[in-house]
Amino acid sequence: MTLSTRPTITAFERSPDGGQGLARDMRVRWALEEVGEPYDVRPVSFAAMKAPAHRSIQPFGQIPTFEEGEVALFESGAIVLHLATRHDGLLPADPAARVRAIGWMFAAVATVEPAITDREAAEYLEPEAPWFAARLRAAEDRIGGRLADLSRRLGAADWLDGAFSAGDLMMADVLRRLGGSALLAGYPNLGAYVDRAEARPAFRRAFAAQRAFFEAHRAARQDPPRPGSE
Ligand code: GTB
Repeated sequence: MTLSTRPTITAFERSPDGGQGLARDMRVRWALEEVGEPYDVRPVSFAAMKAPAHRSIQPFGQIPTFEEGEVALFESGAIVLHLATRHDGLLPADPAARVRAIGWMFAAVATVEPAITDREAAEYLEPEAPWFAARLRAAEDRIGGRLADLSRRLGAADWLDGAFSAGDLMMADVLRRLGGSALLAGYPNLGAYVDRAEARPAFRRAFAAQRAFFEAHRAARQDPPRPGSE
């Protein structure tokens, strides 16, 4: 028997996003496509995600994970960074530009994404709370602030810092989470940035793959998603 040498990632067995590619395996699939690395996907149910075997790789019982040989990783940003450092194409060769691109990856997950997931958490967890309207307004103000700053910085450029990098991959994927929301519509250059990212052949291949995976597992039995599953 020949053992697969391809990396294996995990994804929701049946994503609650209905195949829109909004879960965080999407950015890992996209990075794998950008660097031309074939990969396998292991579907995990909500129950399996919380079981010890999965938690030995992902302590918080979430997807995605990445396994290849001796390497077992969690955190989508760390996985994308791992791929970007091992392959050409996602980080500039110039050392100063390289660390700036890594800085944008961190900005995506540490500065922009929390504002977006905070609003989603309020919508899942507190819709009946008497303070919900104020909480939502505060969350949307915070997102608006981040988008305004990002929009100002991007200006008329195609990408955040020169050529497309892992920083753009992470940032565009984070912004995708806003979908058709009016929040993004207020910043046409950011909307065009996401469109440009989604037009990349690697993104299209990754998106098609996650959609095919979703369709293939549509009928699979699984536990319902927990409210507030990031
Ligand atoms: N910081 C971690 C990373 O970047 O890898 C966060 C991982 C994470 O939040 N994983 C989510 C998860 O496993 C899936 S992506 N949640 C299950 C749980 O916590 O029990 C978040 C997500 C979930 C659903 C949708 N959706 O339905 O649209 C979109 C995004």
